[in-house]
Amino acid sequence: MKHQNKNIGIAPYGGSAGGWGALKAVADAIRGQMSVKQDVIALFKVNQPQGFDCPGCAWPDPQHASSFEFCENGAKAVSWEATSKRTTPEFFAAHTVSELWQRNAFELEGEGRLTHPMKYDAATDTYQPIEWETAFREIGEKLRSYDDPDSVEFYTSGRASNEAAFLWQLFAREYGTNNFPDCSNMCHEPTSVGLPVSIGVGKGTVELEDFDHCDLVLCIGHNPGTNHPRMLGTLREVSKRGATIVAINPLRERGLERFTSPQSPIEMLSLSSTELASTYYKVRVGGDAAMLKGVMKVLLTLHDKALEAGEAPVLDEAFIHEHTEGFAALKADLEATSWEHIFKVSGMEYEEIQNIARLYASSERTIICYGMGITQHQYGTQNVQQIANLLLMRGNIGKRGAGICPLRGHSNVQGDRTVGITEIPSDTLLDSIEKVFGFKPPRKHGHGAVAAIQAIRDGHSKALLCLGGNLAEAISDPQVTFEAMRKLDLVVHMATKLNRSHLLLGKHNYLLPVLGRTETDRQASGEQSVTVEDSMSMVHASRGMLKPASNWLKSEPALVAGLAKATLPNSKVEWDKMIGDYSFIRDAIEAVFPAFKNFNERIQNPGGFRLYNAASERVWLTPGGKAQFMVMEGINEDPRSLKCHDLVLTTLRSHDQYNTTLYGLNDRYRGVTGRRDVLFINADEAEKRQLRSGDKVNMVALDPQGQATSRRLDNLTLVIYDMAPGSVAAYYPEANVMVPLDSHDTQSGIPAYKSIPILLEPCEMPVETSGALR
Ligand SMILES: Nc1nc2c(c(=O)[nH]1)N[C@H]1C(S)=C(S)[C@@H](COP(=O)(O)OP(=O)(O)OC[C@H]3O[C@@H](n4cnc5c(=O)[nH]c(N)nc54)[C@H](O)[C@@H]3O)O[C@H]1N2
Ligand SMILES: Nc1nc2c(c(=O)[nH]1)N[C@H]1C(S)=C(S)[C@@H](COP(=O)(O)OP(=O)(O)OC[C@H]3O[C@@H](n4cnc5c(=O)[nH]c(N)nc54)[C@H](O)[C@@H]3O)O[C@H]1N2
Ligand SMILES: [Mo]
Repeated sequence: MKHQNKNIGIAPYGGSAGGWGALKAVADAIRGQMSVKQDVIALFKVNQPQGFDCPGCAWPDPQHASSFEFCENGAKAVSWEATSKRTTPEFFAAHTVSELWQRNAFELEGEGRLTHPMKYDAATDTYQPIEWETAFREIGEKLRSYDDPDSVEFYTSGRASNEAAFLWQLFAREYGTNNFPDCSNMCHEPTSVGLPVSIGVGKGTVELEDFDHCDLVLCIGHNPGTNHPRMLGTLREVSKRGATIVAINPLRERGLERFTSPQSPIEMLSLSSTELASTYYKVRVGGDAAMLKGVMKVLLTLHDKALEAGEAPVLDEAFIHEHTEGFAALKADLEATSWEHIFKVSGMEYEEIQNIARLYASSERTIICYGMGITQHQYGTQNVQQIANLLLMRGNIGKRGAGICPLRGHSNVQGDRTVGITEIPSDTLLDSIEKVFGFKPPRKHGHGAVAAIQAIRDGHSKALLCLGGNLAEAISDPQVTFEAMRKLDLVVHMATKLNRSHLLLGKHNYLLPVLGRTETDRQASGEQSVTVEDSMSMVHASRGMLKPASNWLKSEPALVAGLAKATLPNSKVEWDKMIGDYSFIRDAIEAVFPAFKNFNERIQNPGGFRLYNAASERVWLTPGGKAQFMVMEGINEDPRSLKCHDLVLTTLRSHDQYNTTLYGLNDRYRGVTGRRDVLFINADEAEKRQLRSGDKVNMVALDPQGQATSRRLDNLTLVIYDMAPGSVAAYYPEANVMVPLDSHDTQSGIPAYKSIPILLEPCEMPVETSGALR
């Protein structure tokens, strides 16, 4: 990477999360990207009742917010979008695509906002401007020319609003396919697939207010200091109230330990901070199911002991009896799981597991939060279900101050699912679309993200249309994915900024610029709002107020409608009417999804409204009408990791990135400055291999038999880090070369980005003492 500063700093970070460091980072980001006048307006209105929803993350806003909720990474996301830099037709004319390919992600997006619709011209190897109408007509003609609608893939990024996503799925389904690869397939798909079976809804059950009532919060596999910074404010309140926070994560993450609130003048001035997680447990990468089964096993013992001693039961027997099924099978499974196996896979000791169980047993109201550390595994779906099991054992679902809290990624990834972006639509959804719009949507299930890439690779899919995102770089296995993309006949990207996916050219390529969420969206009836749904099922309006980056931008809904009209001349959908006034889109959403009753009216409410969540009410929408304890066979996260006797790699976000977008090269809380080519490892593992901080290593991925493969990442600099044994960590997306396309959860299809058995080279340690299985 040519942007590396060789005088890098790798030094432990001593401060708390948030605080002055956060403010300085924001100031730097803004100075670099925005004009002063705009930044004040923009930041002040983020997550305000009348403003736009922050594109940073899906953590909800307090209902009573009187001043804007300030967060470093939200501010970065906004300034990145509201930049004054532009990627113009002149820029494209001056740089061939081959030349741009040589640039890194930071440099590509750093050119600023896309301004004009562009089409690739092979003769000059450049993108050239094209009129919108011409682009629509040509794309429409192409799409009509394919015999099989299932040879087209419609990708959705979780940034898309409900309105854009609803029109997108309508267009694709009227065209004739359920091929909806979407960023949720790489993110919380195990939640969407696992929880409906367990508790009847594929979403979290808590509301923000529940954090005011809980006694215990378990944070498993997520890094809020970086990825959901506004959550730190909530955790700070939880901690100040005297409730307990326990973090379970292979890496010690500063954001889970201590936080200085930029909203608190006292903490800012006194340089003090609030302790967050009182206890921190380092689980081995991929060891969560083992840890969870261990905790449940201790719980059974505590329960028996309590009964013997005539004390209050530890399990909520009444709840289990009245509301659940499958407890006996779970119990049998836990009893059959050996402690030895649990220690091996979790990397944790009995006392640690027992401590978690004791805290849990003594808490009346527990919330479990989790993120990508749980989902992005070969057994991601089962991991999620083990969390649900643990909560159900003590009746912690559908109770004030308790519940399951998946931390969603993109600010509207949950909403996109709600309004129909799914490759596995239910009959109810399809019947409803048919009834409301009068066309027959296809019944055959479509492709998720991995399946879409496989279909493209195998020549079954010919066209890829991406509503946002950087699919090629975000998905696993760039070696396979990049080659596959180059076989496409038609590639259409709708984006705000240039990224690598746009440079992977098929035969016909279009790059179409869209309005960002911060910008004014004016249509026939005037300025429009869109809506989003946060991690806690709250739906609210978002209205941009900045001047659009160029006069040629289209809103995502308008762009989708333009494509649909050009592709489907006999469409049954009134596209113009809906684009003229987005409240008609919301009427249509309400007509298809009854949960959106009085949609337009309810978003007038500043905080919006909460979608009905059956599990929160202890109504179980499962086939048996009860919550279901789910048995996971074994605990072995990945058969390879047991055979290989070496290390398991997890891939992470740095503090200076938004997915594949790089804002900078620092990872402040982990003490890394100016570079990303690092590998985090714990001191013992390094010592065993006679390696020291700063040493260079090569990393080689192992196959299911534990044999070295050709997948490798060379020349990484070791960073000794306080983390679990048997585990190493590197940054995403650089480390995606290590993840084979077919390494994914069998149930949800999510790539196993966070459990990649590897070995280090040169590694002269004899296999039996390598210590990977401690
Ligand atoms: N600033 C910023 N905000 C973001 C994003 C961003 O890139 N930048 N991305 C957005 C999106 S789309 C998403 S999905 C979320 C992601 O938010 P997170 O879920 O926080 O994402 P990650 O950084 O991938 O990893 C989370 C944590 O999982 C831990 N972990 C890794 N492997 C394991 C494991 O095997 N077990 C356990 N228990 N933990 C493990 C890591 O140490 C890390 O602390 O954030 C959203 N918000
Ligand atoms: N190894 C590894 N791989 C991972 C992960 C991991 O933890 N480890 N995480 C996975 C996860 S959780 C996710 S969600 C994916 C996401 O990964 P990405 O696809 O990278 O995520 P995005 O942030 O959606 O995409 C960034 C692009 O979106 C475009 N964009 C930004 N704003 C807008 C907008 O308002 N409209 C439109 N149309 N475009 C816009 C810009 O052009 C920008 O280049 O990566 C996944 N890949
Ligand atoms: Mo995500």
